Amino acid sequence: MKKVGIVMGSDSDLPIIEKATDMLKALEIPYEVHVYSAHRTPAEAKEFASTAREKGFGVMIAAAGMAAHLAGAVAANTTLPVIGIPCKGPVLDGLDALLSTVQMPTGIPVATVAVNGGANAALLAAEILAVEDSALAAKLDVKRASDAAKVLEKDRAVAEKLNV
Ligand code: RP5
Repeated sequence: MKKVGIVMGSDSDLPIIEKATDMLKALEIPYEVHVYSAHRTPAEAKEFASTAREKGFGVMIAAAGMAAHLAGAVAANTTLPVIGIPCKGPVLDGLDALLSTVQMPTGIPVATVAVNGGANAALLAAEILAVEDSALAAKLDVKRASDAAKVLEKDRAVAEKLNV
């Protein structure tokens, strides 16, 4: 199976990335994680992105906060699909990172998930890999059914408590 390449702008983004790695682990998808910043270590970020395809990666996840240019910088250096996670910073509630990540110019797409959306980034990466992997697609179907069952259980509990 192709690997998921994961890069975060700072180790302070780790709690968000761990939501992604937990999900990938649960789905038994291989991944490799790095701390490379678009601003502080641009050469390393570029090298990771530009060599990713030949190293066996199939999709990239990039998480950053504040002036969050990392996902865009990764996308500029690979034609693998890139998923951007805007991370909430100390001011502006993540709106700064959301706009910096999502507002990419035509030609260099970044599939942007919600602010702090680490789990969905991993699920989207899994769905991309599952296009060519029916066993992984089956795992995603099982997870969807299990998630739906949990919601319906909550529905039953709320209905029992409140309905007259
Ligand atoms: C961004 O700046 C990082 O992705 C992080 O979200 C934010 C703050 O970084 P630190 O100052 O905590 O290293 O580049």
